[in-house]
Amino acid sequence: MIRTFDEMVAEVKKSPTKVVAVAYAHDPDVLEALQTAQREDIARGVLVGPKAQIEKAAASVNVSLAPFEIVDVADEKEATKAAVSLVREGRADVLMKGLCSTSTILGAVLDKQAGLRESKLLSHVSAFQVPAYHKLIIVSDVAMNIAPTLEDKVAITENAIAVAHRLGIETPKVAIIAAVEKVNPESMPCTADAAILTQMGARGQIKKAIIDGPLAVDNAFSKKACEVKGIITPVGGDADIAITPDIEAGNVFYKVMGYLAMAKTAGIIVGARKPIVLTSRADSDETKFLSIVFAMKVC
Ligand code: COD
Repeated sequence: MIRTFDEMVAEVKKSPTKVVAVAYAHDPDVLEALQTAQREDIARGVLVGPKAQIEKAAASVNVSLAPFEIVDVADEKEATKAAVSLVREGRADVLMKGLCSTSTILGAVLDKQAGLRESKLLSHVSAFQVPAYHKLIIVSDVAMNIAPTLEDKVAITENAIAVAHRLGIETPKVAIIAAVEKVNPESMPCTADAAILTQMGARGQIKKAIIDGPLAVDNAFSKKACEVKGIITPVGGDADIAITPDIEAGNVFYKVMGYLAMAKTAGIIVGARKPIVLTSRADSDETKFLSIVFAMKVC
């Protein structure tokens, strides 16, 4: 079982090098992250975008373009479509967002004819490493599904469980997050969804995981908090996965972990034909590199 990003990097290095297609690639941070991935023998990059601007961006951060393939496409939408096609045709294993907007890349990925959709819901899965916790924390969905229905939450949970399995966590413990532990369908409907997801786990409708909720964040990650509150839970204090009630809660969690808890962070979209690295422009090089590694591990 992978407990840290160092272990994840070590595992990925044992596998054959994979190809990342970058959409609208003239992003200095992305180029730096890819250079690190290339040096570590983790990934090979195909850079799709305006060649002159890719060269300028690379020069600005001292990245040599010699090991990269460049596909010269000037327009943002066309470059994004071309990067998606590389993945669709099996010429790349992972898609990565460069300087194109989130809506451009998600639109191209969701395109029914030319995109990367399969029958499943696509969802964003992040992973965090903090000194305060004894293993990686997987959280979903902090960036794609805005206000998931119960049905969406089932798919989000299943996608996150599949990611945990890829990290070697045989039976992940899943906390369905809310603000409280008591089911309160009228005032806090997400607590009712949490209770249903828990029951679906108990009855084997959602498989290969132990699910419990509603749990507040303190109970999900602290045994002491569970003891103090008298909560008997097979997940509390040892959660591998936290499912947030909506994008607002998830995104706040993501940003607090990165900016205030100084977590090491990675984020990808899963549920498509191949994983998609979708970091935000403000994310660090390290986050971009670890997100590439995370994508490699799950693909
Ligand atoms: N998985 C699979 N198919 C999907 C998904 C999904 N998660 N979301 C939409 N679709 C399909 C729908 O079934 C439909 O066929 C088509 O895509 C269009 O659906 P819409 O009209 O609901 O989709 P959009 O284009 O309005 O929105 C989809 C987005 C993913 C762009 C939207 O949900 C979004 O903006 N999410 C938040 C992205 C964001 O801002 N993240 C940044 C936070 S840092």
